[in-house]
Amino acid sequence: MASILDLSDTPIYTIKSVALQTGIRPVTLRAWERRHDILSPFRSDNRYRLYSERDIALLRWIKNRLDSGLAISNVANELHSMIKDGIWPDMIPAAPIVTPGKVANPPSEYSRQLFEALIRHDEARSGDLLREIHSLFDLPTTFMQIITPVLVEIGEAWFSGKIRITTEHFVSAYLRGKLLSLLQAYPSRRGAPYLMLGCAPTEQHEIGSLMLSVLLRSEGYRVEYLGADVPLEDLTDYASYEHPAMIVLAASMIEAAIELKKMSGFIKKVKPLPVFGFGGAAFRATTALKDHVEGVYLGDTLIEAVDSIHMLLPVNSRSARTV
Ligand code: B12
Repeated sequence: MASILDLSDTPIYTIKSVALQTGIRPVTLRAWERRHDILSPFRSDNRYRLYSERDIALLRWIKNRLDSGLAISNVANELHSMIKDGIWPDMIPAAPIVTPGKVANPPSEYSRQLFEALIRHDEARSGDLLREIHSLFDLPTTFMQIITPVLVEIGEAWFSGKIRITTEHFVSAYLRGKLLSLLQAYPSRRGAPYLMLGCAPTEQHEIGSLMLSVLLRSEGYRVEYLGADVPLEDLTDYASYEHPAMIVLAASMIEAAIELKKMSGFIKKVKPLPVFGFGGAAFRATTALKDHVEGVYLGDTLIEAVDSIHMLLPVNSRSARTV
């Protein structure tokens, strides 16, 4: 049998493509990477994971070991010691490819179709598209490559007068509703790090922090989503009873980002002191604003925010319990 080392290590495959080729779900791939140090995929400029032919072959080998009854921790140890000794596993032939009934379009095509359906106020078509998208793509791809571009396009169409304000309100209300249902579909876990997420005072743009809440719940965190325009004094008073490990607030508008300067005065009254994280479009547009807010800037994108939160508050799924 040929060795896995003979295969190309050029990073070209997205996590979704790897999932389709190996049958291992994206969430599992990310968990193995974090917990068992299995593969360190290359990160593209926009921080997406990219895998090589060799990575895919290694994953097939791992899956084969798991199918034979071994635990993932044992397989990871076995692989690490083999590679340390310069021994690469043999290639496992790929399972026969099941040809799907329909060839999937790239995320950009779904984004375009969803935009078209939404500006026609066509709920039935939008719902069908979202169901299809959910079955084909993982949450980060859906949020970053499909829903966010739809919203950016809506903003541009509204700004240039191509769509009416009513249509923009319809689209954001529709997507907000779908995201809230998705959030509620994930279990809230006791025993997992507890986060409160919402928007800075005066901030009405809540879809970014809602998507971040869904991503964090899907990764096993206990997340309470507080919505738009959260008053800091009341929030920190509530937090002093509930003891979250972290409070995360987002700001898209500069005025809202400036409001976050006041957070340092309020949060110090909360015992034990939670971590305060912040982010959002205002800090991307005016980077100097970050220096005026006392707390942890979580990154420019939702994926960076999830990664930062993992570093600050590692989640141990085994200690987490569904409520
Ligand atoms: C929907 C929408 C609204 C809705 C919001 C409804 C709701 N429930 O959320 C409503 C109607 C309320 C609204 C109001 C306004 N809006 Co508006 N709105 C939008 C629109 C179309 C989509 C916003 C959105 O959800 N984007 C999707 C998110 C995911 O994108 P994002 O914020 O860029 O997210 C990225 C990062 O910021 C980061 N991120 C996001 N959230 C978080 C959170 C954390 C913690 C971290 C770390 C990272 C992070 O991750 C993403 C990338 O991965 C945008 C267009 C656009 N370009 O976004 C305009 C837009 C933001 N709005 C705009 C304006 C001008 C307004 C109003 C002033 C209009 C008015 N005259 O009343 C008000 C202001 C209200 C307020 N004070 O907050 C402008 C802002 C321009 C600017 N920066 O000054 C935009 C860009 C439209 C435009 N093209 O001009 N809006």
